[in-house]
Amino acid sequence: MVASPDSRLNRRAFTTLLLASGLAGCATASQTGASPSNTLAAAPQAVPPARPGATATLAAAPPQPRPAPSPAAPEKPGYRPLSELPDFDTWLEDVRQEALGKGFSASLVEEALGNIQPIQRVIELDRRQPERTITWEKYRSNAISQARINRGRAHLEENAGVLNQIGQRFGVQPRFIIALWGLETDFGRNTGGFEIISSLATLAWEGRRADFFRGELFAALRILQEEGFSATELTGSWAGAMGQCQFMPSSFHKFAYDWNGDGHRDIWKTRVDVFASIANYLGSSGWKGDQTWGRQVMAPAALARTQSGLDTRRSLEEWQSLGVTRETGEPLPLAPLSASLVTPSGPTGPHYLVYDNFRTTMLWNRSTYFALAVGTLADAVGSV
Ligand SMILES: [Ca+2]
Repeated sequence: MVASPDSRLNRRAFTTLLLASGLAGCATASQTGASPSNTLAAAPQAVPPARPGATATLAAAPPQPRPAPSPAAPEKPGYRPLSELPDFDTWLEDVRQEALGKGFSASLVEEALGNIQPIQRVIELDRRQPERTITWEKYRSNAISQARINRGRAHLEENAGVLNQIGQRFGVQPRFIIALWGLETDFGRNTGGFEIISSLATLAWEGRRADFFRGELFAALRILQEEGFSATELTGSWAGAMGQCQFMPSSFHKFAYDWNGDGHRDIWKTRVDVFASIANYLGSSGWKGDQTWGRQVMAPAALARTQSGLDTRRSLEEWQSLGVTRETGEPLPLAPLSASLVTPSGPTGPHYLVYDNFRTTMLWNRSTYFALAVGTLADAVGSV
């Protein structure tokens, strides 16, 4: 839902109230669209993640609703105390001047940045401590419910024609498009209700990664300029991930796709644009449309103890010679694939062999859990 005026505070009272409230949560925010982590690793990537949460690690929380943090919870280290932040109005004026200097029109700058205020809930979510590590089994059961599988199957069937066309165009099997759509926003049902311009401005003002979010803020202004959306139409998660596929603004510019040809890359309300944008991301990132992602297997615990991890790659034939079988105990398919053994719950299992497309999924979201969930949900949804 869109952050209501009530969730925004008078600027002058903002810091004082925030401190006095102990970072008490906004009662209205639904966080399914929020990224599971707001911490980007330092390693450079050839392909930008769809969102900051793309760098989540095994310890990251899953992309589903979570309870509000305790008001008493300590903040993550590395943040400037709110009382030491620059005055928001002064900071915003500097951003406006930079935007004008970059060539954005005065009317666009006024519309987008003329009257925004920091969002308390965004600061609270940004500064909360990471949650406890969740097990893969718990993550999987949350992310891949039978209801979600059923909805995915229905969407795959209902949109089969256009999904096949999009899949052919970008070299991505439709079941993976559906799985990413389902995991990111529950098939478009929960895209986050924050106004992106205000969220990004808040994070660029107060956050630990101010430069990154300032860049994303200007990328969002470019979306307004180039696509003709109004500032209030750009909605998404508290951390800036937008629309039904949760693209950050920089990813939008690289991968959003106007499939229906109406002149707008509409990842908010045009389903075929969402499908094509997801497929374009994967296809542009090295997806191999003639391969799958991997499979659950059985492996000796002793092998898993020493050979698991994405750094170790072997042919399926080699893995088989080391004692790895299909989940059923049958021999592995002897396709010419390079595979790694992934053990999200440790060496005793469950075990997965993952292929190149799994690595591509991790460019979208650098979380092993997420990538395993994409593959598992895709296989549960369909075989096409
Ligand atoms: Ca369109």
